[in-house]
Amino acid sequence: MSQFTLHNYFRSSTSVRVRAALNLKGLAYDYVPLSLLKGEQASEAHLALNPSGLVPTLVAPEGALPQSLAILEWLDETHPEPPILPSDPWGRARVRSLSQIVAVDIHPVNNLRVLKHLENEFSVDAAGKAAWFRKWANAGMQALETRLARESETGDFCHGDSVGMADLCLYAQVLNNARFDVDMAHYPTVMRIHENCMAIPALARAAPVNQPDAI
Ligand SMILES: N[C@@H](CCC(=O)N[C@@H](CS)C(=O)NCC(=O)O)C(=O)O
Repeated sequence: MSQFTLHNYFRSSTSVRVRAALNLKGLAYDYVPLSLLKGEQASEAHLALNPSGLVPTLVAPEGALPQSLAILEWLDETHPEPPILPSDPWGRARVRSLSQIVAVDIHPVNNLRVLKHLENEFSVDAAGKAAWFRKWANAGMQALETRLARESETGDFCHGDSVGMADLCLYAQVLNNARFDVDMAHYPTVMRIHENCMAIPALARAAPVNQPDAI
């Protein structure tokens, strides 16, 4: 049994972020799959750990910790090698700012529960939901592309030449975008960084296709 248990779902991009950080830092974890399709994220057992009824939830010796960005920052503070946040305040702010384009601007409005609400309450069909997803994914990707292309701190990855928190958010979102046919040809810098991420074994291993509950 590992010191960490991750309650998560193979296809969840927020889960991808955390799996990638655990892998990067060489931290073993037990994998508890919760099927979002079956609504298992909102089971009584999971709500006891995470009242939001969302994945991922990391269970550590200290307790249960929901919210992927908080998990990433806590892992970085408690297991600093290799770091996923820069050592200087400006660098950390920049990485958080890039991460939040994905985690705050894109992801929440395209979450499964939002898409289901559009369908159930407003009769939006599959094509309409995909168009909704692309609208907000493109808005965020455009901002990310513009910043990454023009800011001098960008290197092989979002911030310099080593992989960090913003890259984990970026590559997980790009994997998600593929499911909704977002045209990534408009975002060459994002795609260059995505490819660099996928070349890192710890990140490739965290991808949906490599998880035990992948269908
Ligand atoms: N802000 C949360 C969001 C978590 C989240 O929304 N996870 C999605 C999967 S990527 C989920 O559980 N969705 C289930 C639903 O929408 O019902 C985080 O970063 O951990």
